[in-house]
Amino acid sequence: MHRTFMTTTTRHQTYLDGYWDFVIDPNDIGVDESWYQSFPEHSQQVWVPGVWNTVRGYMNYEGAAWFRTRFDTRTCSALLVQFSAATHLANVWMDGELLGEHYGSFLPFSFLVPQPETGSHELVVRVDNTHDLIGTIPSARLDWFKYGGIIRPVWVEEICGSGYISSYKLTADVRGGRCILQTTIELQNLYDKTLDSACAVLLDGAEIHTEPVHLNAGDSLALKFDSSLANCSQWSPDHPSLHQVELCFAQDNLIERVGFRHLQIEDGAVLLNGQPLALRGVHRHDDHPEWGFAVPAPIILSDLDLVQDLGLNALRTAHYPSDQRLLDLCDERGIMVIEEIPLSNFSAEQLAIDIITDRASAMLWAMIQRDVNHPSIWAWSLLNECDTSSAEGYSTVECLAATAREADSSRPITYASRDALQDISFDLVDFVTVNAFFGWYSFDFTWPAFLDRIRMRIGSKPLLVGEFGAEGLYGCRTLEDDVMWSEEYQRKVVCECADQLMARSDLVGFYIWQFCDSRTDSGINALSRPRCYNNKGLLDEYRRPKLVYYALRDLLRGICTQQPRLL
Ligand code: ADA
Repeated sequence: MHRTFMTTTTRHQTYLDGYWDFVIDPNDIGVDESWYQSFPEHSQQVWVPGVWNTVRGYMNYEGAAWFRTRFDTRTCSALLVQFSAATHLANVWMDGELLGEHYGSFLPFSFLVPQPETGSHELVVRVDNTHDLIGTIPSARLDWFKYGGIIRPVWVEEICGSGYISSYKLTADVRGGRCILQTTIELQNLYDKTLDSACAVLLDGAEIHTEPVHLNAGDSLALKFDSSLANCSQWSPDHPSLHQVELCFAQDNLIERVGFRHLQIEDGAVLLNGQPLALRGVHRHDDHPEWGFAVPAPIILSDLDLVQDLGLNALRTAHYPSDQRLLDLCDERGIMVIEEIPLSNFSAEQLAIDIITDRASAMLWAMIQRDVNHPSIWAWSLLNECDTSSAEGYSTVECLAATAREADSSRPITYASRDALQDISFDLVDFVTVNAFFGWYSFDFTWPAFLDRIRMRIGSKPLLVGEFGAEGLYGCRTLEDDVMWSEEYQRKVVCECADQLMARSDLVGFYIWQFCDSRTDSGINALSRPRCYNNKGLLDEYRRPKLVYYALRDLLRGICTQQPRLL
């Protein structure tokens, strides 16, 4: 399953999780040699969803690789071949015919095959995870690992009627005490004759909207309407009440969940249902030593158990759109999420390249289309730690802010700044997010003074601390707490910073860097990243808690640990 709930009762879904044939293509000859028609015999098997960089022989492989599987279909009017994500360029063939191409590591894509033959089919996918410094997002300069593979579920859906729902967007809001559901839905006639049917929307099983639809042969239609609802429970972190929405058209249906809540900015605060947010959050990479980006559903679940055990109430999906099942679970648990696209650490020169802005804008649009329905997402982040002190950075933020606002006007937007005292782009976003690593990259604990200086620059704009933390190597224990890389030192830094930040009343909250240790490249960062890991996790990569875990948990829960004051 690609979500935590059933997404249709009319389409027959076949998930293609399993062993696929796999072969790397370091010289990129596969297309010329038509591997999509005759797959190489010297292939081996790998598990999909997965990454090849956890398979012996391919730990550091970057380039093209090919995957093949087979599946059966029954008689149907159309087939949708659905991918949740592949890193980062994918070319897809079915039965030797090209279905299409998709660029972008962490977002879904699909292909419609009208009236497929009944019986067995072959699916071949070429995935290329080559990163560079001029055109790819993410770029080659990264503090996370460039895993390659088909990283999230793949499935096929048989559509059996004469029309289908090709896309939808649901915005659930609360206005004037009433819950408002705004539906945008696109309908498609699959046949070469006129289609007369109805489009209906059901909320928790009760019809809230219906209208007749007339489509000429092969035509499509977009509808947009608001439904105003009385007596609906609202969504909040304490009461994460979700409602099921069923969209129906011409024997096709799709199921989604929404939560009604209202976000607004007032007097320097971000208000959710009229209450100021006080976020205590953490970043989490989709990463595991055995699975890379393809973290399996049970581990996603237990990660969130740990986040909540810590007493945290918020998550930042560093630095890319996360697995949708994680977002579903956050909706269910009331964990407040900030989501961003993988435009991280780009210099002014890189931001000036047209393809970067075009690709970033397309990714932002696609991320919002995918995730706009999640009540747990309270803000969109346009980028992370790019050079937003430059004119090029300013133009990029301007362009991305326009894209985000057009895609969704119901949530505030921000970006994470690494250089808040020089940044020139804050006026373009709704609230300011600053990252700083006092106690790690600089050795003075000056959060209060630093925040005061930022406050002078941004006036009453809401302010969020986007990142802070320190490295602690799991098992590296010392007698004193001033030895860098030790668990004791990490505990001291993280707890002292959290303490200072919790004492501020003018913050939307903070996100600690990071939930667990995550793999990094053996290239650029290797010398500052022992084991080729970013070791700032509160837990190590196998989710074993470090000393900081327990101390932070006590701090967040207001438990006095009898420890001497650390600083
Ligand atoms: C930055 C960046 C993170 C991570 C962190 C660190 O803030 O956004 O991805 O690299 O620094 O550990 O230095």
